[in-house]
Amino acid sequence: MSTADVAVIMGSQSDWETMRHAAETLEALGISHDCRIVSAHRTPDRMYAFARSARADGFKVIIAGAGGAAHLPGMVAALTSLPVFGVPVQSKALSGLDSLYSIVQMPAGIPVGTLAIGVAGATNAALLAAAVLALSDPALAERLDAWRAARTDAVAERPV
Ligand code: RP5
Repeated sequence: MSTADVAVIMGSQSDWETMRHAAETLEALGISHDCRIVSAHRTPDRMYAFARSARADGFKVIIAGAGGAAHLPGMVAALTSLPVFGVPVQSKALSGLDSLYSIVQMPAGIPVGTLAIGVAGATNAALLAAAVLALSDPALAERLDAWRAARTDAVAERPV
């Protein structure tokens, strides 16, 4: 049993440099999360066990990042009905287009909410997770509004 609302999973240690932005955004919003390396092709048994028990373990949203032949978000989505947000990690060979295409084109019936390639996607996955959780958490909704207002306030009227 986990005490975290959001699972942040990734296919490799090398994905952490991207996925830590999801974790940091969740942290900034005061959302409990648990970060794990779960590879669809290197640790398939770990992936299966994680996804099958994710709901019973108390997770409400899963953020899954992977690069290259990025089957992790789709495979996890096939194994749980929790919302899954996929983050295409920027790959060296194809700059993340391979990751994006691997994640975004799920056949009808098994959804993965696919974000932008890289850091923007990881950050926005956390914000989407926050928006989902805020539907039933008024205090979090206020924190999310404040987070967004701070970004608005940070935009100068004119360039310097
Ligand atoms: C994928 O292969 C991972 O998600 C990672 O983005 C990519 C490369 O993994 P490493 O070779 O760096 O472990 O499974």
